[in-house]
Amino acid sequence: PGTGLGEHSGSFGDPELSRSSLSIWPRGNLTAVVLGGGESDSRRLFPLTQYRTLPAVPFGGAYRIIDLLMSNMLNSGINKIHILTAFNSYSLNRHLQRTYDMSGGVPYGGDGYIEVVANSMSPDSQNWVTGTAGCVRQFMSYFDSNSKNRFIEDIMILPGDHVYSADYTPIIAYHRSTGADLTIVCRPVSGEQACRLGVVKLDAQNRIKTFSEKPSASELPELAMSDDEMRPFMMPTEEALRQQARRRMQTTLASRGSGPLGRLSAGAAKGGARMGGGGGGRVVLDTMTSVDETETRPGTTGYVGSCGIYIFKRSVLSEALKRHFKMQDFGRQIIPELIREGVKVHAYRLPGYWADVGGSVGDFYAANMSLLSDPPSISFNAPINSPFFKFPLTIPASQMMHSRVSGALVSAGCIVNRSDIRNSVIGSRSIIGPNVTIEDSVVFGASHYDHEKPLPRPLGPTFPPMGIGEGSIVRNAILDLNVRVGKNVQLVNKEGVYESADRGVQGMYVRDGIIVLAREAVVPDGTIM
Ligand code: ADQ
Repeated sequence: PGTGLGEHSGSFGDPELSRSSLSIWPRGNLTAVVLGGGESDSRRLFPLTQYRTLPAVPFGGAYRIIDLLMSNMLNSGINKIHILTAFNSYSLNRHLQRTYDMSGGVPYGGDGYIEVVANSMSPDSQNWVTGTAGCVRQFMSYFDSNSKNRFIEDIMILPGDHVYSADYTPIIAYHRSTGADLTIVCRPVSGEQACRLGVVKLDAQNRIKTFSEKPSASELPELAMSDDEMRPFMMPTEEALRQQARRRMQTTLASRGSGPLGRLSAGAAKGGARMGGGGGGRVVLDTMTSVDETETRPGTTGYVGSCGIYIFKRSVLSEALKRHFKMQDFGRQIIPELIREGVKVHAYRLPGYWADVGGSVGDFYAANMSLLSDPPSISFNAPINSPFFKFPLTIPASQMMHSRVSGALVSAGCIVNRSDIRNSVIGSRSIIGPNVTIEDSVVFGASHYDHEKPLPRPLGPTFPPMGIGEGSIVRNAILDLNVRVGKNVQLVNKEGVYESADRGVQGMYVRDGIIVLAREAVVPDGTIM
């Protein structure tokens, strides 16, 4: 059976906890649909996604990427979660089964559940390979046909390949207070980032006027927004909600033919100036993506990029997917079409750190490195009432013997002997040393110790034990699970290769200038790369 929601949360069979949990699931009439991985990420993130879909890839030493999203949803009181899978879903399925209570019911306030839904053809969708909208269409066909779902008012769609920590409560509140048919979670982004995202243009009420999926550089000038145009979007959420309320009051008063409209507008303007760093000051956007931190100055222009997180009114989504039954993608097809049709689409600004790690190995690496900055991009030391959930391991504390470790995240169960670890993320059960140097690297660790599952020694010059052997140097690398790096190996990208196929040793690649060892790779003694 499932182990509850990870080790921070105690036992979910506990009746006291179950009773109290009834009050923490306020989103009973909203269903979350997680896009669990399409075919394209498995190519972009190869070899990390050779055997698993991207949300199941380890992240931050102790987690899988999906754990961050699961934690965001559960901590925001979302208790109905569907995870749509299409490719390589075995590992994701297994991780979810072992980490979360998939039996549903009591632990999730009675009517809640977590379900993995595999891609399957349906009467409304006869395609096997689908895009983002295509897989949601297949899901909706099943969802709409089930009468137990008739109370659901909103469907929240979330890509499973993003890393960030967020409370969805204000986003849902904003969506409901604006009466939008669709709310798209967005962020201010640089021009370079804009070309990799859906880009929106907004009016003063943060209603989306246009949506362009991954525009080319020549299309960007059309999509730029000035500081003044950007101001309402940059307003803190609470202020935006207050303004919405004021606006509604204005409309009501205006329709009654009375009311101090001037005074109310002045109040709104004051709020706007406050967020802008004192009106004339520098506007520093609190955004940071996998690429960099974005700043704009007065007089310059910026872009608003979509995070691919959508809250739809359920009826609007169902009807749109039926009406546009040939369209397979939200960003390229459905959303621009809905805006053209006049559907009410609003933008909500997601503050803090956010990274889409599905673009490339480089993005994934950068997101891991950002955890090591001071302060870290995401702090896993979350309060006890909103923890990051993970698979509860029963392994001991890490042993550090005569070693130097600085700027590193080191998980449980590691043995580090006479070694030097700098600026690196080290996953569970990593066996390192002696005299190993690891720098600017991400080491996933191992799923078991060698002695737990001894392998017959294959014929060959060397078959190193699991981990990183004596005298080796690892720099700017990602080492997937269960790799065997022999003695005196140098993984340092000596020739400065940017991209390579398999480098002679089975499972050794270079992607975006980063050495990547595939899962179970074996690197013989003395290999230099
Ligand atoms: P992309 O991330 O490029 O842009 P895409 O990779 O097609 O969009 O898919 C988004 C997510 O859906 C990914 O996690 C992908 O794995 C998943 N997915 C795709 N097809 C799937 C399927 N059949 N089954 C399950 N999951 C599937 C999107 C938007 C942009 C937005 C960026 C933000 O289109 O507008 O700016 O996300 O990152």
